[in-house]
Parts: sequence; C-alpha cells; structure tokens
Amino acid sequence: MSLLKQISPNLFKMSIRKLSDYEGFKKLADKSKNIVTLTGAGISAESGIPTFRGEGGLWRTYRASSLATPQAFLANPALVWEFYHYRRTVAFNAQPNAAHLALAKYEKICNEEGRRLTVITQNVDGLHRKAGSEKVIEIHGALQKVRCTKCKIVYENLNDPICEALRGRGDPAAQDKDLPIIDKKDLPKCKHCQGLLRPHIVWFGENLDHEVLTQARDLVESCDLCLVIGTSSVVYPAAMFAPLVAERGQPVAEFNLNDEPADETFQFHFPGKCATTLPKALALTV
Ligand code: BV8
Ligand code: ZN
Repeated sequence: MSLLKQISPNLFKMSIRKLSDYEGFKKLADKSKNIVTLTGAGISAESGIPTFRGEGGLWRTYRASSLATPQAFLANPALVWEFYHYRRTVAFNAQPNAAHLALAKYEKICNEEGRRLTVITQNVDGLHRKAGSEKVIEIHGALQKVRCTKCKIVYENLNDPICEALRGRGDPAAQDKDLPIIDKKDLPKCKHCQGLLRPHIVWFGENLDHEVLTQARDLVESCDLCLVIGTSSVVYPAAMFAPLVAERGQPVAEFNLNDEPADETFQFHFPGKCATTLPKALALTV
C-alpha cells in the first residue's frame, strides 16, 4: 500500500477511499450471522485510558510493557503493584465511550435477529462489560480480578486501593526515589491463604488461558465478518486473529487512527477515532 502511495498518490487516495465504504460495510454487517470483533487499547483511548504504544505507553520512566512481565513482578512486586493500582483506579473510574456502546447496542440487535456478535478484547479495563456487551472474551485478563501466587485462586477484587500500603500511590508523575519503599508483607494478600496476590493479567512471556484461546480460535475460524478496532496488531497471538479471518476469505474491517490498513488483505478500513467511525459504520446513535 505504501509503495502505491509513493508511485501514485492519487491512486493511493482512491484505494483508501474504496476501503472506507460505509454503505457497503453496513449492508454486509446486517447480513452477517457470526460477527467477531477484536479490540485493543485504541477503543478505550477516548475513555481516558492510555494506550500501550502511544505517549500513554509510559508510566513514570517505565514502558508499560516492561512492567507487564513475570520477571518484573518477581524482581519488584511493589513497583508492579503500584503500576497496576494506578491502572485499576483509572479503569474503575472510566466510562465506556460511543465505540463500546455501539458494539453493545449492535450485539443486542444481532441477538434479536438470531445473529451473534462476540467481542474478543486485549483490553483489561472492563469497559466492554460496563457498556453492556455480554459476549466478551478478555484474552489478557482483567484489572478487576486478582490471582493468588500461592493457592492460585482467582477472584474479583474491586477495592480501590486494594491495600492500605497502596493508598495515594501510583502517581505517574512521581519519582520512585521520593517515595517510601512498600514492604512485600504490606502488598495485597489472598483472602483464603494470605499468599501474595498478583493481577489476573496475562503478562508478556506468559501463555494465554488455554480455554480462552480455544474459544477465540473457534470464533476466528467460524465468523463471517471480523472488525478489528483500535489495535496496533503487534502482540501475538491476538495479532494473528484478523489476518487468519481474511485468509479464510472472510471480510475484515479495520477501525484505526492510521490512514492505511495494518494488513493489505483487509476489505474495509475506516481511518479516524473509533468513537466516531464505529457508530457511523454501524449506523447507530449511542
Ligand atoms: C505468548 C496485558 C506464548 C498486560 C498484554 C519473546 C519472549 C516472550 C514472548 C514473546 C517474545 N517475542 C514475541 C513474544 C510473544 C509476545 C509478543 O507478541 N510480544 C510482542 C511485543 C512482539 N506475546 C506474549 O508474550 C503473549 N504470550 O505469546 O505466550 C509464549 C510464551 C513464552 C515465550 C514465547 C511465547 C502474551 C501477550 C499478552 C501481553 N499482555 N496486556 C497489561 O495490560 O498490563 S499485551 C498489551 O499490548 C495489550 O493487552 C494489547 O494486547 C497489546 C497491544 O496493545 P494494543 O491494544 O494494540 O494497543 P497499542 O497501544 O499497541 O495500539 C493502540 C492502537 O489503537 C494503535 O494502532 C492506535 O493507532 C490505535 N488508536 C489509538 N487511539 C485510537 C485508535 N484507534 C481508533 N480510535 C482511537 N481513538
Ligand atoms: Zn491463596
């Protein structure tokens, strides 16, 4: 695509315009029986939740992805808990935006017509469920859940702060050196065995839950339309899902700020903020 941009900008513009065919997309969506959407941090950006790779991808002097690892948690559980405490507070106080609401509304329309729309999300902020979506697969876990590192139990914990030691902590503008060290014994503890809790989140280098991955794969292999919304498509295995749908000859529609599609096999590409482009594409006011 970018070669075309260099050789013939006009032809490039025409092909981009052809990809953002709102009318053609809506006709297709209304005929589709089993729609899958893959969402990333970009769908929550307009709810005030920093994305991973935009400028929001930094917390203090750390890249978010350098803290989202088992190694980081082993080395400095207090720092990783401060990072997740900050993100829990931001997520718990955030509201779904028009893009989340449009997906929830369209899921209901599909249900009434005996069709299905399932959200597969990489996000851990819980905003799809808050918007009213029911069929949601959180492939990277959820900030609302914790897991005991000792007895492995998983449960929901909405306390903010999750423990006294984290009260008032997590400020992204603070300097680590100015803050008192949080002792490991004061970090969140399991309500059953008093073991150290961790966020129930899939970190880099960790496997996705087998059942969740199987559910996602089955949907990727059976859907007749895939919407890929607000993701840089760089993290695997999620980054493979939409191209696999296109490989099956099924239509993929991308909603992203970028003016070029992430993959040449995508049939539709709607450039711009998805809180605007998605309700427009689904012809919904939310
Ligand atoms: C796995 C939870 C098997 C954390 C996340 C070397 C060693 C170990 C592993 C690997 C390795 N090399 C590769 C791997 C595999 C690795 C991977 O893919 N790494 C990448 C970086 C190369 N994957 C894994 O480790 C996965 N597990 O593979 O297990 C294994 C095991 C051991 C060894 C090898 C393999 C686990 C990955 C899960 C990591 N956890 N999240 C947390 O949230 O704290 S990933 C995290 O980043 C997000 O969840 C998301 O999934 C991912 C990508 O982020 P995006 O959502 O796409 O957000 P991003 O900021 O990047 O982009 C935003 C997009 O939105 C942009 O395109 C922007 O243009 C657009 N946008 C912005 N605003 C808007 C918008 N669009 C529309 N409207 C707007 N308003
Ligand atoms: Zn426990």
